[in-house]
Amino acid sequence: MQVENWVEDTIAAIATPIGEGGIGIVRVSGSEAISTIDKIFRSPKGRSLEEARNWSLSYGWILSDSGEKLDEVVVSVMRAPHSYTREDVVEINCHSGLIPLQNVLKRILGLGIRLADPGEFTKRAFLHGRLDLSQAEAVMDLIRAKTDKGHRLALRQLEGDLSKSIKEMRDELIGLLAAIEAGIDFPEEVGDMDADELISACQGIEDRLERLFATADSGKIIREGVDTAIIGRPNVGKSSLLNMLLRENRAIVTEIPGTTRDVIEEIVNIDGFPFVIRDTAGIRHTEDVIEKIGVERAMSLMDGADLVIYVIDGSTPIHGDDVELLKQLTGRTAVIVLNKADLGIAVSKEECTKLVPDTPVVRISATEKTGLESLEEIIVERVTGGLVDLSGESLMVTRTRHKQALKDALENLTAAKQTCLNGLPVDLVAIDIRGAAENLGEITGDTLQADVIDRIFADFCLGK
Ligand SMILES: Nc1nc2c(ncn2[C@@H]2O[C@H](COP(=O)(O)OP(=O)(O)OP(=O)(O)O)[C@@H](O)[C@H]2O)c(=O)[nH]1
Ligand SMILES: [Mg+2]
Repeated sequence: MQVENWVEDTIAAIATPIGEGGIGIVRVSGSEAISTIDKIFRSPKGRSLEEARNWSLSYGWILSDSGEKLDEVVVSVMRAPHSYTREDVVEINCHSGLIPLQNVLKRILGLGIRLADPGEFTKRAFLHGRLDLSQAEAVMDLIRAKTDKGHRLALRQLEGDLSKSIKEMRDELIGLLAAIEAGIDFPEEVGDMDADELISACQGIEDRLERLFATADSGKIIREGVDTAIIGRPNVGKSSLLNMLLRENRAIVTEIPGTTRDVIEEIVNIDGFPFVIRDTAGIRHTEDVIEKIGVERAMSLMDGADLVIYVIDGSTPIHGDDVELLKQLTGRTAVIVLNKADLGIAVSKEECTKLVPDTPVVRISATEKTGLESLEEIIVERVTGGLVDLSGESLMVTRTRHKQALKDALENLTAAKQTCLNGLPVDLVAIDIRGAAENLGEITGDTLQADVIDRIFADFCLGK
């Protein structure tokens, strides 16, 4: 997908978050970047940016069209191809505040430079071949990483670990295709490829793909977090539990049942894994319209969650509603929490296990903060049990898009082997192998449609 002689207009955007801060950066990229900024930049000694050394900093001022000083700045000049986008790039370090940054940006846009689309700088880096698509995606994952594990995984993807492995397998497939086609084109000289040889070559790649595919669920957890819903009857201590996991008083806790009405969402880092935890309204039959909506939301959150933490007040005998709701946990990834242990024990773990077998039960006291460690341990074990190496050290796929491409490639390889086994002509095998190679190319962006690529970059933030 690299484009030769790819000429584009010059773009600009504020590359740092808007707000008060030390430095805010306006980034400009394209063939007109240096000459345009040179028109509005004045250094104390009147030095031109066109003469500035590559990768150097110049101190001075950005001037308005009437020559007024807009901001005091330090400007860096990075000439093509040694820049983020591989185009000429100028970065203007301004005072970070809404007005200086916007004034400088407006001044630049007034000179015929276009405002960049979200992700357009990285898209140019991709189109110029500096990054492949999975590396460009890693840029976004780096920015959005919620834990160290996620950050490490994104860094490795940015370095090209995933791309390298995908490219190796794709090259092997293309090699196979070439051999098949040579046999078709020159039957006398080359001859058809041996079916057994073809099958074993496909099998070898299939095995590697399978191993990578098996990491997708773990990778997704590390990148996106575990969708967790805290569910239970009113007043059992759901919000208290959220606060305990967060180690701060985020959710309102009162002795009045029905306190939480809207869903509260927070990210908690437990043992390096991000959990997106939602505290919900207590579930009960109610005539209160607002509370009813809250209860409905809680029920639907339970359906969409990767993990349900079901909280029961363990200090009073189990309620009929709990018996009903507990049964709904069957088949889900869940943990049952018996809260208020400090007030006494009226519900046994066995009672719960009888209702939902295979679901761990933990006793805690949210007010006394006891049982937190074993709860966290069980939560992590429940979510990661059965998954492959989650240390973030081994190669992993983290995006649904990549997972789908691997799945498609695997299907094509299985079909290729079957075609061989059925003794069908090798040109039919070639169709499946070509399909698999294309599927793998989608991950690196070698074989993707332009509109799909546009959609991927549209998810980026402005200025990146
Ligand atoms: N003694 C004791 N009280 C607790 C414990 N956990 C929560 N409580 C109390 O129980 C009451 C309800 O707690 P919340 O955390 O608001 O309960 P909730 O499940 O979020 O309630 P709703 O939002 O109304 O559904 C408050 O008065 C808490 O202080 C506990 O472990 N021990
Ligand atoms: Mg609550």
